[in-house]
Amino acid sequence: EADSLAFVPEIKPGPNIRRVGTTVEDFEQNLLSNLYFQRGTTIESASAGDAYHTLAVTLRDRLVDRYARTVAAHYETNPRFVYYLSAEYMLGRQLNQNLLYTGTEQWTREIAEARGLSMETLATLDVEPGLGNGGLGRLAACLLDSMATLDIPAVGYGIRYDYGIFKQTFQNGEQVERPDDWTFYGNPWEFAAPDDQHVVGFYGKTESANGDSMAGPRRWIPSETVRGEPSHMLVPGYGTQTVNIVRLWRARASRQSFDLARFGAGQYGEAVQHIALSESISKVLYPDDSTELGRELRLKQQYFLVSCSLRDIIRRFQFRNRDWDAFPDKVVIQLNDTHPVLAIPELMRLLVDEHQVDWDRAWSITQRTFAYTCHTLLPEALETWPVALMERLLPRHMEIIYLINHVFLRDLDMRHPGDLRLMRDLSLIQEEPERRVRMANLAVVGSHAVNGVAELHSRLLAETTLRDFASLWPEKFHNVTNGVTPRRFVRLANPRLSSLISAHLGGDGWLTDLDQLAGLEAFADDNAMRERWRDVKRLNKVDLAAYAARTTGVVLDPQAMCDVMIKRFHEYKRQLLKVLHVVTLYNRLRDDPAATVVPRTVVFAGKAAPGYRAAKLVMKLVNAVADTVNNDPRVAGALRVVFLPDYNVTRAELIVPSADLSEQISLAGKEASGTGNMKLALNGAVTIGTLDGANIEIRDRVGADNFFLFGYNAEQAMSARRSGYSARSFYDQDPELRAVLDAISGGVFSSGDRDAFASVVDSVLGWDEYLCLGDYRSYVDCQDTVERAWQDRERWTSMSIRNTARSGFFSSDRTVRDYCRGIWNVEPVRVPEE
Ligand code: C3B
Repeated sequence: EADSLAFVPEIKPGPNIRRVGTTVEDFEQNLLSNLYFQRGTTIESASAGDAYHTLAVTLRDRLVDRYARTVAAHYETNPRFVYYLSAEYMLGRQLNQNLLYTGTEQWTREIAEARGLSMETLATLDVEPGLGNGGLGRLAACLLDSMATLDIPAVGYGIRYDYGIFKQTFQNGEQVERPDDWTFYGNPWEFAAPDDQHVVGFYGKTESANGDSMAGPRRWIPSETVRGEPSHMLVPGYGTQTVNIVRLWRARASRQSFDLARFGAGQYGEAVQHIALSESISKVLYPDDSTELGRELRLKQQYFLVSCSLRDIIRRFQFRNRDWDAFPDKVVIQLNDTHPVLAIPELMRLLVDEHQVDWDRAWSITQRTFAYTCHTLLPEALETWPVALMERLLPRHMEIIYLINHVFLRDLDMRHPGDLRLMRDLSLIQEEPERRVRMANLAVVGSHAVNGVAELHSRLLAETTLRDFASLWPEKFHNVTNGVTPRRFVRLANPRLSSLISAHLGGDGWLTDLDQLAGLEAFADDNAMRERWRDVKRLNKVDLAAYAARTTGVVLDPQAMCDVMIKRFHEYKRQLLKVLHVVTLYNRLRDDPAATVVPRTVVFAGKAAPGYRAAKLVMKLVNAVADTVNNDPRVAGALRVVFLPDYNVTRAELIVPSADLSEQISLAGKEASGTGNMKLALNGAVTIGTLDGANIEIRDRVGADNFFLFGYNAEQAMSARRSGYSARSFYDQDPELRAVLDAISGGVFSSGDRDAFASVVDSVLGWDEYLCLGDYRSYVDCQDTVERAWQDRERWTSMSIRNTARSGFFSSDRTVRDYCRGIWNVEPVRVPEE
């Protein structure tokens, strides 16, 4: 039904596209007019909510103006577009970003304050869309920001979940998950586009359309359909006119779904049952992080995203183009991990079945169109789906996957005749213990480029996880090291540091050319600069302390070293190793209250997947240790531990600027890249870390003298495991470690309850999958080195300045340039001012 709707044409160039004025008077007029016409109220009776909403739409108007010019420029140029497909986006709050990007920060402040409204109040009304879990979702948002900033024509596609990542609270130290109804008061930043709906099918059967070959066109007759309704949010570039969009799909039942008769009969639940079922597809973000999850609804979500987005991409292509062979010249689709990989068979289906392109030509178009980013090394995180489920839910796609596999394995057999081991490992179908489709294999076979997200990760992918593919097609494999946007994570998160940097670099050019931070190097040993640098840190810590006191009641000392571990809870990230260190410090202080130690505040934040029991128990242990430590007068003044609940982008923006020490302590070979490590280094935190993910590249750049290294490297970790690693031997040989584990299992942090954390202790004393005990001594000794370094205040500050000065490489602008050159082959399109 929706397919018959005429699509609203793209905005085309025309006279007078500019519609907003350029003066503060214009701006104030726009605000008053929006308050009156959009909100239906007057300045005398406006609430804070009215003010927030009005400001938001007024900023949005300014971006629309740029967006219209962007679309017009794109229409004229007909460039190659980047389409970023991602199941997750963690966009962060929009208000302060859009104030900065439209250059209206100062005006707004003046206008608001003249009316007794604080900017801080307005900011708290701005709700963060938490449509992601962790690093992968935030990376997607950073790349969108950088693409717009670099004038790259791009659209991000995703799902508009009704409920984003759960809100985290604690009860008895345990994580409690509450729904995140993020649009409860509406979302002023988005535009609904109900005219651009697509119908998405599921289940049903296939039949021949002409002839009987699976490779020829076939007809899929789905037995269930839902509609995908898009809305988009604007993605402005910084310091440029380009405004791109992120288009998010929401599932809607068809119009006939409401059962009026049943409703009339008083069966209210049954009357809306069909609607509820259809709309469940975009109801909630799956809050699992990097472990595979075998749920039918999740697969439906993935196909829903892919199907709507591809139809939209084809529609956009057809505005200016006719010839299918030109498709890869106009379209590159970047697959953010395996979640959107069904796009590969879906494009084949659309080309072959709906647009009568023959199989070989369609396959060549498909391969040239797609590129795939892998974000993990953990084998359990590589998605596979049961063949039986796929056959039922997506029968035509399963036929297409079989055929892709058939051709692929035939070619493989020609290159490596009779190599059954290779065929079995590379096949798109896993046979044992159950037949499943391997999404990563499908992604590699169907793409022209595959990349990891840090040098080590890309190397290990090619040597281990995707080794046989890498020897088959070495030219397909790339590295693109992740990055973060300095606009959000330095300028917006840390205005004090930003002013200081701009004052020393003679302007804010560094915000779009982060290598300019190298200019700070000249001030690293300058006493006046170091003094001011410390002032910034201290004031940021005062802000953090105020927040911590307000939300948790824990009082922090802004003079203490601020030691932060902020990231998802996962065993491989080793929050447990950090706890072992905290308990070590606690034991030392209890044994000798007179010991001179460096006062430290340890800040934890992060969520765990709701079903991830081991991670949740570590989280409970963190809270238990925090409670005990903070209530023990013997250690007051020396050690504080705080767990800030509900970590999200907004909280990161608060914590990152106050960090002195950045904990990046995953077992080497497990963390694909990390991006928190980059945000922290850019804000002058010094890293204590393993040689894992992008830590290696951070250390290479900031210099070994300005980085605290410990632990196994990836090779040593693998060989320790192979040569009969014994966690128990570390316990037996190290009295300090023994005391730590004995304290935990002895009930010191659980009011004498010896069972509370027994399984944590048993699991590290037993198999210790992530070698926590093997790295313990090296870690604790390294922390002692950190304390000695901290005591030399001037030297520490120089280290901190050098971390910032040398981290320009970690801008997501550089990441996007790498994608543009190495993988996308796209050119910027400048959008004129008028
Ligand atoms: C993460 C990885 O765990 C990080 O190392 C990496 O920096 C980011 O992706 C971005 O590349 N990741 C995630 O957040 N979710 C997954 N499912 C897989 C990886």
